[in-house]
Amino acid sequence: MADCLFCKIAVGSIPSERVEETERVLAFRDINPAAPTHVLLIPKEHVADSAAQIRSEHGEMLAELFELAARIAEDEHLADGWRLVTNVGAGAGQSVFHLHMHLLGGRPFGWPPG
Ligand code: DGP
Repeated sequence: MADCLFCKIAVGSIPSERVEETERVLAFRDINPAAPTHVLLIPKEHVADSAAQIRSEHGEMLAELFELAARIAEDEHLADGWRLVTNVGAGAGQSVFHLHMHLLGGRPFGWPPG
């Protein structure tokens, strides 16, 4: 999408600190980290604005995304635990409307979240 921040990060026209990528998924560090490890995982293609638009056709990309998240968690030594979060809608804190997941780790997390 022409005016989408994460589409621009995906193609490299806006720089980011890339962590890893696969055919369909890019992982890069959040500019405003909420934990010692805070990595964003996005589909390179703008397949959905948020998780509310996920359809079964996105299954393979999502499997790739989860697999990559687990690999990064291992690489970042998050054996104590890590969290994957996706915000849907402004009321839940979503500010970028390109499907993404936050991989958070390196500190304790409470439950339920605040
Ligand atoms: P959300 O609030 O769930 O839509 O998450 C969007 C995240 O994107 C937020 O934690 C901050 C991050 N972010 C916003 N702009 C940039 C940017 O230009 N570069 C990077 N690396 N992260 C960004």
